[in-house]
Amino acid sequence: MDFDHSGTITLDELQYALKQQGSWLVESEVQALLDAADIDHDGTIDYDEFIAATMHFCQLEKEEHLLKAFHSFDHDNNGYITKEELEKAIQVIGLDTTEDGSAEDIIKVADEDNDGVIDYKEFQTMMRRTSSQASRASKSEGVPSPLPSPSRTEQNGTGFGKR
Ligand SMILES: [Ca+2]
Ligand SMILES: [Ca+2]
Ligand SMILES: [Ca+2]
Repeated sequence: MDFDHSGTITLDELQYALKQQGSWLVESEVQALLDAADIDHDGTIDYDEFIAATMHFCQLEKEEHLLKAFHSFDHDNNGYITKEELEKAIQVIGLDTTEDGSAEDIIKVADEDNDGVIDYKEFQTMMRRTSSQASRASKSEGVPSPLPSPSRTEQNGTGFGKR
């Protein structure tokens, strides 16, 4: 993003880079982004500031994707994903349930308060777990994997103590 290799990113460079990524923020928004990232207020973003800002920005994008994904599962928009809705989604995605687990398995893993449906909070937790697994396996980069492999969750400390 640092096109003149000055070691810092200026407003122009940031604006250009964002456009390259298909992000069409208006100048005032880019300025706000720069201000937010420019921790030492020298008007440019240096490497450390850039890393911090990028991570923050990715987090926001992820939240947005997550919400969109949740809504695409939640057909009747009541804020919960039921087993029926999940089954429908699995069909649409064309997921192999023998390998990735059935809707029932997925709900069992994701349903932390055991009310039989997945609310947004549970969905978030489930996706976080999935994406950290996916990034470790480093396949399907950039494509948010909509469903986890619940039977092979190796991490602990997620509230599921059973083995
Ligand atoms: Ca700075
Ligand atoms: Ca629903
Ligand atoms: Ca639940």
